Amino acid sequence: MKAIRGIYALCDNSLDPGIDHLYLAEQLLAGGVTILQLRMKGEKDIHRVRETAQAILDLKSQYDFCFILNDFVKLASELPVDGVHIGQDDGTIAEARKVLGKGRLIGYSSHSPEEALRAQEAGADYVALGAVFPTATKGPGHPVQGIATLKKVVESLEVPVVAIGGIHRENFSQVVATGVAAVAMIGALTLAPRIAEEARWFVQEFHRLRA
Ligand code: TZP
Ligand code: MG
Repeated sequence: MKAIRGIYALCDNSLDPGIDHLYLAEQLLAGGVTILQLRMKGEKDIHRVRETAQAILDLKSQYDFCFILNDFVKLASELPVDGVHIGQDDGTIAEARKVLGKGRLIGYSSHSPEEALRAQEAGADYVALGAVFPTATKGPGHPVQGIATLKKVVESLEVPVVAIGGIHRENFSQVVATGVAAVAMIGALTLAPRIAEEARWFVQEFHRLRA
């Protein structure tokens, strides 16, 4: 399994519901992304989530990537996904660990340094902190952390920290400079006219900035 390092692409079509999740996954992987999260927010039909996750898992015959399922902890335990990503509305990390066992990753979405630390203490394998910048994806009321807070969290946690929220080409280098393990994006990738090429730009830029 690929480590939580580099570009963490969210396979999420909420900004453009016309895009198919599997198509998104294929484009993102073709662009060299090595961490993919399937995020089907609000999907009521669990069979659709299962089928989509399974179809993405089949891409492992072509690509080496870490595959994380958002929200659906029980379904994650039934599929050979690499881990699950949860937040404050999804039950506790301890509950998820009971369902999933030790061998798989549990990622947690945090919205403050305190919450990030609590998630690490509760056993999260990586912690996302967001939104780093204002983001249309989460709406105007979503708390914004800023670069200085992100850096503080990166320095104080032992587990990998994933930056998320409002990250795009223009602010990417500032985010990478904080020392984050990975950079998560939705809009910057899924709204790009050529998704695979855009993903490739971020993958290469991450390596260049860290070289
Ligand atoms: N969690 C915090 S901000 C965010 C999530 C899921 C949305 C990220 O989307 P974008 O389009 O990259 O700002
Ligand atoms: Mg959730």
